[in-house]
Amino acid sequence: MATQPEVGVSDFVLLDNLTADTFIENLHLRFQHNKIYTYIGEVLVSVNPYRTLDIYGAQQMAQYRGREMFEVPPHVYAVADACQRVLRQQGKDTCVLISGESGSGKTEASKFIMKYIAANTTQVHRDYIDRVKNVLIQSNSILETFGNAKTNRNDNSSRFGKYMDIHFDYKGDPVGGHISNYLLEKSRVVSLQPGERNFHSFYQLLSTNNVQTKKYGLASSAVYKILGSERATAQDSKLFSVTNSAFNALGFSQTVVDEIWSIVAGVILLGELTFTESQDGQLSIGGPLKQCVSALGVSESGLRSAMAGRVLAAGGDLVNKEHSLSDANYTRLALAKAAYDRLFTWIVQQINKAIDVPQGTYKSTLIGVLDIYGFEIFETNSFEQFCINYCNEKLQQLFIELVLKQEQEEYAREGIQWTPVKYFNNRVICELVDAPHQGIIAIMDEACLNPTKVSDKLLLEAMDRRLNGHKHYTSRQLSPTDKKLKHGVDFRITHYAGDVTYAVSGFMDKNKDSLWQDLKRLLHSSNNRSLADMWPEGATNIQKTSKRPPSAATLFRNSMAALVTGLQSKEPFYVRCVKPNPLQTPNTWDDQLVRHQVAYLGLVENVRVRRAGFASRQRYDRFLKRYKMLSQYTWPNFRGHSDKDAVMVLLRDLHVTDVQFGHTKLFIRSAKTLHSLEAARAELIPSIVILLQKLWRGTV
Ligand code: AD9
Ligand code: MG
Repeated sequence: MATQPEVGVSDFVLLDNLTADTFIENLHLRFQHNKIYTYIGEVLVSVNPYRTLDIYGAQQMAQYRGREMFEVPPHVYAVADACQRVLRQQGKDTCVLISGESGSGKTEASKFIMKYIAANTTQVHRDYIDRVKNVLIQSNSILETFGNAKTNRNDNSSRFGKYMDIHFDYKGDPVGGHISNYLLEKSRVVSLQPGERNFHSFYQLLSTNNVQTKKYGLASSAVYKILGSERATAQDSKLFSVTNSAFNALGFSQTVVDEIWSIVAGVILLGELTFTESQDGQLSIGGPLKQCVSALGVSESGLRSAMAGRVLAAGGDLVNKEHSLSDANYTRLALAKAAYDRLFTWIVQQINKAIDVPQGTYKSTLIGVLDIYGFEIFETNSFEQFCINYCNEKLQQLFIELVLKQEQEEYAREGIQWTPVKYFNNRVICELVDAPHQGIIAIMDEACLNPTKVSDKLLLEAMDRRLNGHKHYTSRQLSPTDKKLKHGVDFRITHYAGDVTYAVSGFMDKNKDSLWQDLKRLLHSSNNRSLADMWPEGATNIQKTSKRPPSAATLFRNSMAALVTGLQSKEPFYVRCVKPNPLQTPNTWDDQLVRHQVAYLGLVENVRVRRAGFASRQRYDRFLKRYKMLSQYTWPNFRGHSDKDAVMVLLRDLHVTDVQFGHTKLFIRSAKTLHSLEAARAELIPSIVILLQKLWRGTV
């Protein structure tokens, strides 16, 4: 395998003259030859081929088993194998951080990693391991059904963040796992961009035959508002079966599965309800009310009164506040979003119950796989993009810290001298968002806690006052001549990946994320046992629930902090995904689009950091195996003491001097040296192959 003709360079550290242009040229050249993977040291850069490549089969898996990354062509399997090797040989937890923009191939990469890990197990306890592997893989189908949707950027876009820990026993076999989900884009339930679809689950449910859908109060031929302009397809129908068999494989009972689909139907039907107001201000509800209450398992009077008004606790008294027409509509949509969002999280919890390793059963090690939404810059960016982009800042920060930390630790361990490289540290942007008292989240929370209603516009004014002069923040008010800030309600953050203008409208509401207590009680009262179970707080007495729950942004910040702490304790591997074109088609290369991603993923900087230290580091035994043919003193065998001695003799013979000898590894400073070693090796291989063939035939 290693002797296949190389296209461009398979590791960017080998590039002769490193610029953004040469980087992209190499990436493009390889892409044209279906070489979608290239390394930067141990970081894997992956370009979405938008076509099925024959590189993921059992045969390819076998080729990567137990091999060092540089010995075989770059592949996502090599990353998975390296993870598993660190885990098995050093007993260390590892993680794979997959980043890149929407449609760049993160979720596919995470699936290939899981597939490789699941296949690479020992033979003992096969049945049990097979069950765990099956469960881990099947859980993806369910998550995608409920958490993915077709967007303008990706037909199967993950609209939530996912972090999955896979637990291994002492032999290195998977014994269970745990999934954490982050911030589902629940606004999608009630509003869609033109050309986009709602979550796949809605279409899947409606793709079944009428007998099935009727059970949930739906008609498969009917047109429901929640679906936007799209309809269920034959593919949805196929996937509906896949989802149901995945539920089955994970041990969900048929009753629970029915209850889940019933909630989905209830959300669809909530989308159909309408309100009218009579002259005397009485609200009446139109649309499929009966089917809706039946799907949700709640009483008709309960739903009616939850829509018509809400009960407030004011100074120890309970006051009934009647809803206006717009309040009622707002409540209806809030209910639909909250019910779906909670359903998603609950499903994840149930999956976790099926795959959790019972505490104390094993002293297990972990491989974590993080597949999280990429950086988003849309025409209009809202609270969701604000959270998603903050998440990417945090991960970039982690990347910077870990890459530096890892390099430094390795040099210290090996007794090597080096000078640190300087590059942009995005900590300042993370702090702009999350600093206590000073950051945007703190300012938003303060505004949300204000007893008088603070509008989005007032929030923006508060941000302008407090953040005036910050290098990464501006707004229309602070930069009146800036043409990109079109509206008075725009503010802009200069992210590490570029400028993003956010429209502040909706921020207050989405951050408060409050749901009237009446709605929680209503859902808790459902005779759909699963739905009632999802809303335990609906059981609390209204007068005891005056304490405001943490805001959406604060919850998100806390979950990011916990995620980062968990990742910091693991040995990280990185997959940086690149999207070649916005059309989702093979063979098309959009230079501008790629250039932008290469810039914001900091890939060229990454190569620089890698090279500023040492372009390459390799264990002596591996280095010797690969290059010993280049010297008469080491070929076919060296008669000295150690591999380190042999490498010293070999390099002296070749007049290679820009290296340092660590305790267990050789550090090569310049990429050129590695390049010429590789070239010399490639030149010798054909004659060596002939020589070996002759030896085998006994003709020498
Ligand atoms: V998003 O942020 O969730 O919107 P991802 O996850 O980065 O996005 P995804 O993995 O879903 O992108 O890839 C998008 C599509 O590209 C997939 O549905 C496949 O059709 C296609 N794809 C991605 N990677 C590969 C691959 N290695 N081989 C073939 C691929 N097709
Ligand atoms: Mg995805």
